[in-house]
Formats: sequence, C-alpha cells, structure tokens
Amino acid sequence: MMGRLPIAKMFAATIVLTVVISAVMVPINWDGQGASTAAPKIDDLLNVMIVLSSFVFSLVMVMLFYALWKFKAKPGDESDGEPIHGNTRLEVAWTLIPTIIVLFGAGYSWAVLSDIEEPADNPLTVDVFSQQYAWSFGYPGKGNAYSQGELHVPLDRQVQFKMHSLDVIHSFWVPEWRIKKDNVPGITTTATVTPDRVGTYQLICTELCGFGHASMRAKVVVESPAKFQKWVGELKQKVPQPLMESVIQDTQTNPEPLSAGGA
Ligand SMILES: [Cu+2]
Repeated sequence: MMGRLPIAKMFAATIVLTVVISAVMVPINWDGQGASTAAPKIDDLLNVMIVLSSFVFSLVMVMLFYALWKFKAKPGDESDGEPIHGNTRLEVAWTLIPTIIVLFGAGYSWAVLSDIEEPADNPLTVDVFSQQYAWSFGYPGKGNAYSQGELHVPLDRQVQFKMHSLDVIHSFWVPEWRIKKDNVPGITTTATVTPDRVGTYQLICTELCGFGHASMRAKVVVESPAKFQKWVGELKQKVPQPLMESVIQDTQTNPEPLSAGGA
C-alpha cells in the first residue's frame, strides 16, 4: 500500500532546497560585464529562470530521494512491485505545474524582448555583412560608408542592425550587449541594441559556419558621438556594389516557400 504522501513536508523540503540552490547560483556573474541597456534586463531574466529551474530540480530530487528511502525493497524481497493504475491528482499536478512555469517564462521573456526592441527616436541604422569568415559594416545614414572588420557605434544611442549573409548562416553576438541574432542568406534580420558603456568589445560569430568559424570576429568600439562622427567621416570606402545588391535583394524578395523549390 502506498499510504498518504507527506505532501506538506515534501513541499517544504522543495522550497528549502530551491532557496539553497538559488542562493549559490544567482550571485554568480554568469554573463560577465554588461554594456547595453538590454544587459541588466536579460541578466534578471536569466536569474528568474535559474530560480524556476532550481525549483523544478528540487521537486524532482525530493520526490526521488523520498521514493528511494520510503519504498526501498527489504533485504531478501525478490517480489515484483505492485502494479499502479494511474493517479489523477498526481497527473493533474505534473501537467499543471510545468504548464504554469512555461507560460510564465514565455510571457516574461516576451515582455523583456518587446521592451528591448521598442524603437527609440532617431536610431542609427547599421548594415552588417557576414561571409565566410569576415564581418563588414555599412552606414546607410552616412553615405553608405563602409568598414571592414571594425564596428563603431556611438554611446547611448539606439542602433538598429540590419543583417545580411552572403553565403551560409552566421550569427551576430557581442557578449557584453547580450544580443544574439542569426544572419541568414536571402533574409534581412534585425537586432536592436543601445550601447551604454564606452569600450572595446568583440563581435563573435556564434553559428558554426565552416573551417574559419572560430576566427570569425570583429572589433567593436563604443565611443562618444563626437568620436563616432569623426571615425565614420574618415571612412574612405563605400559599401561595394555586390553587397548593396544583396541588401536590395534581401529586402525585396521574401524567401520562397519551401515547397516551391520542389525539393
Ligand atoms: Cu561562424
């Protein structure tokens, strides 16, 4: 016979374990230095997810160890376990609790994302071109000035990145900004960042894209608006014609539906 489970005690043990694990995990600086207005919001989101994950982990561990202790076979007991034919209360609980957790996580993430992507007045637009294995950048508001391997952006101004890939899928990631976005051939993808800390960072490709993937990086400089204006004004090159065409094609043609290719 199963008898009644000590649900109140198990729940209390789950809460205590959740608090202990969270107290260890949350203070750790997982993401490192932040350098955009999105960074603290994403770090908070991560901390909330850590607490929720700790709760689920604790619940499973408490039930596991309770079962190991309570229902351990006596020495010499070679009989089979009793067959069990469902438990409505348990099944409702293990459906309802994860559903609530997942819906909360989805809603909260949605709110954070729409907050981060809220368009500001007067954003700076930057075209990002990715190809095996290099990054380059165009400034459409500055006469299509073109920079290879080095991205400069002004402090405290929203930047809207328009991303283009010339070959395979790459992914744009500046860890200090927290934002990550895939660059997909044939599609213009966008990311919104407001850098709020002066400094030099690294843009890292975070989608395995071939032999040179590990070295596919670019220098990122966040500087005062005056310094940025000076730098962008001194760029000699314009965005090369083939890259401009890829921008135009990207934005004019949506990708064909998968069935259209007949594959
Ligand atoms: Cu890559």
